[in-house]
Amino acid sequence: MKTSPETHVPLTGYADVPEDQMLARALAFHDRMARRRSVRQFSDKPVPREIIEACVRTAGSAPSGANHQPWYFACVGSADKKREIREAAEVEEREFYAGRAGEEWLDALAPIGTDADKPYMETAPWLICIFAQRRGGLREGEDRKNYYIHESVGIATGLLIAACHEAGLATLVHTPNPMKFLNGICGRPETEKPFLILVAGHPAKEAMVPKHALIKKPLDEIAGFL
Ligand code: IYR
Repeated sequence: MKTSPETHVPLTGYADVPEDQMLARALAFHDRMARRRSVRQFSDKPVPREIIEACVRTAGSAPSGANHQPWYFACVGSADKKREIREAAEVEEREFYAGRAGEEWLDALAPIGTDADKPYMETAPWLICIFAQRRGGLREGEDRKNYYIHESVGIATGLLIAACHEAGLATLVHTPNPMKFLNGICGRPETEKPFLILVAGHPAKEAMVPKHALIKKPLDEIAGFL
């Protein structure tokens, strides 16, 4: 590893957390994160833009290939644009549920109870449309190849979901397929690929979650220690 005062600065920001506190913090974070649910019934209660901005800043702090940060978050709060996105998404969803998905996929979704109607895309105050950039680079105006694009944007999206949850916002990952229509609605160049839509807002008072979603695989099924 090559470092020099021209290109590197000392690492800061890591307090030396005592081990018992490390465990307590890890457990407390798990306790909060494990309460997250995908929500499909939202309240129309507004969420101030500053809260979304703070969550997107957290997403933007994610690690990425060559630090090119190959993402763009189009935060849609306008009622007209949300309606456009809902309508275009529902066109795709109707085909999906009418057969394009295939039997096995529809079978997997049955316990969740989803269908082609997506009213929450208009009810929720924010639709965060996430785009992946094939090219870009770090500095504005650059046109360099980006690397590990899906990994990077996936990690950033994970941080965004965690940040929203920590702020007290409910979210839903939504992926109409195809979703090229998002480029036009969000005014993004054709070289960007829509990654997913994160619906964010307050949950509706009467919101329900599928029992199916409460089943989490135990640690020994998802991890091994070698
Ligand atoms: N995009 C559809 C279908 C869907 C697919 C998966 I995989 C899910 O986990 C949930 C839904 C929809 O939003 O209904």
